[in-house]
Amino acid sequence: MTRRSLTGTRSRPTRAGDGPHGPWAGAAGRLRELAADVLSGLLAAAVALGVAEFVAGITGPLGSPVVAVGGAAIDMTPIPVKDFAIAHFGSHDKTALISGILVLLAVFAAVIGVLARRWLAAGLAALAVFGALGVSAALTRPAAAPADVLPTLAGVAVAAAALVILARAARGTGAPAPDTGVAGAILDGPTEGPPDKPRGGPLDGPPGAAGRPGPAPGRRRFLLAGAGAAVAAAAAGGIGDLLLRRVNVSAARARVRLPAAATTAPPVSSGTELQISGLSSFYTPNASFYRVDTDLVLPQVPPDQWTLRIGGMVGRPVELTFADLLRLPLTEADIMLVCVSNEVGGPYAGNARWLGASLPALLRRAGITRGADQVLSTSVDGMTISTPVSAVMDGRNALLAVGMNGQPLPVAHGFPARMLVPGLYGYTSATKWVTTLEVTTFAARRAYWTQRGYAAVAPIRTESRIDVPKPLAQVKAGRVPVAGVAWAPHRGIRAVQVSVNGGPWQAARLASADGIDTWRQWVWVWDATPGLHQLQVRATDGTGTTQTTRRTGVFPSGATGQDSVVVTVT
Ligand SMILES: Nc1nc2c(c(=O)[nH]1)N[C@H]1C(S)=C(S)[C@@H](COP(=O)(O)O)O[C@H]1N2
Ligand SMILES: [Mo]
Repeated sequence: MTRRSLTGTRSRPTRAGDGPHGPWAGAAGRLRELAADVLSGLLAAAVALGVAEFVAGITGPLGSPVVAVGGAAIDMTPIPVKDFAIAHFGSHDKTALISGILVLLAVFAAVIGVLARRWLAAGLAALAVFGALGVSAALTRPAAAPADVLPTLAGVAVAAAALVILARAARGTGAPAPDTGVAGAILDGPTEGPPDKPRGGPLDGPPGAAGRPGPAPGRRRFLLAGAGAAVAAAAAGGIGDLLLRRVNVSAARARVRLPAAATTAPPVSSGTELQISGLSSFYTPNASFYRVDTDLVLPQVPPDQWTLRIGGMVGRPVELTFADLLRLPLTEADIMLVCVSNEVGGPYAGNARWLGASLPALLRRAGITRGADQVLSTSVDGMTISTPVSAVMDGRNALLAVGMNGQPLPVAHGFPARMLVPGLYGYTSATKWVTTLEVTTFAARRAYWTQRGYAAVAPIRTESRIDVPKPLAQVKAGRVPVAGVAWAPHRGIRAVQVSVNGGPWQAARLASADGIDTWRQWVWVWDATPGLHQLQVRATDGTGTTQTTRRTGVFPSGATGQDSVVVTVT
């Protein structure tokens, strides 16, 4: 058979208005042909994802190419982009990332589809590049197993077959394929006529003619192949989803019975909760507690397989099972958690009652070697978090927590066990799904976010937030409660003040304090007069330091500045 030259890709005019070539001739025909090519690419991609999902259902969710590529993207995302994503998409940043990946994938799939019918070898090569991307992403994930390359490999192999079948079916529609390349030539096989002649086959009727009703036979063959690909993709993906649902620890979590605390938290006075509508509750319910982590798929850690190892610069390495952990004397404590990515006035802060084993007691059992100044904790997801030894050991309620607001830890918040150290931003203290504690030095080891430029030691900044009225709210003139929360974990809040339109600072009323590791509600009753007004808030912490007006971004050690809202009074 003849091997057409590359330039043949440009010899398309032979086909312009070429009625004899059948159903897709003319300008509308070329458009349809393009649509068929794009559809071929999209279907091949769908088949790839469906088959990959199916195989991931067997080998585990981390091998799913979208998850692996997404995870790699998260790790490689420059800090400003990540901060933008957290600030603008919030907890939807992962949905935004996945959507972005799928859109990019769709665009490339369309290009591959267009390429494949003209030059199959190039289309297949582009597909291989995609496979290589997926495989290397899967291999470089910190928690990856070798089997995590299988979903991508299987997906790409099946997509290649789909692409060949669809490209052939599309060519069979009668539209000429100017160049199918070597692979195309081989795949054409000696028994088939040149692609630019209508082919005889079981599915082909006579060549389509103008005025003939119903889809032309070539087109029918393409539509059949396409529908087959779509069904295969959906079926494989659906079964994969079902298989993946087995990887779930919610039943094991429901069976956990938390023991009573050996050290209970002091009773909380009724004055801790101001009961103002719109004000953040003193305890943040688990279901609405903010979530920040790098995981596209939540780690599912069966408690009976979980262990904690304490090693590194210690006298006696310690290993602990979940049952061992529950037998330790547990402490109950109210501690708030804040993310360094929280903008002034932002939502990434919450307060809960935790139950956990004493972290300093565990470290004392292991015996910290002189000179060690860092506890580097590692999670099953590969996250590393470094915490100063001094903060863990100075007597604050540093916990290896198992309970949150009276429940076993929710899976999203670190089930079965996580670290908590009051007063430090989450990325330096709050390791979820924690499995190892390595006692080391700051000189020797750097943790995940520190490698990306964030501060190695990061105390939570003193902050205050206006919860009500909401920004741009309309309120009635008269007595309007202005209320919110203020925090300076492990230093405590001494005062909160409000200013209207830049006027004098007025003292807000503080709710009762529940220790120094939680936030504190505050309220100031405003005698509001009609017009547009700006309300601003600032807090003074237990050391006497007042929030600065100077605005800085969240990188590298947390935002500074004061929260304000503009409201209309009518
Ligand atoms: N394993 C793991 N632990 C983690 C993280 C993570 O990405 N992976 N993120 C940290 C960050 S940045 C914060 S702010 C807190 C958030 O805890 P939460 O999701 O329970 O609110 O978890 C910390 N612990
Ligand atoms: Mo964070």
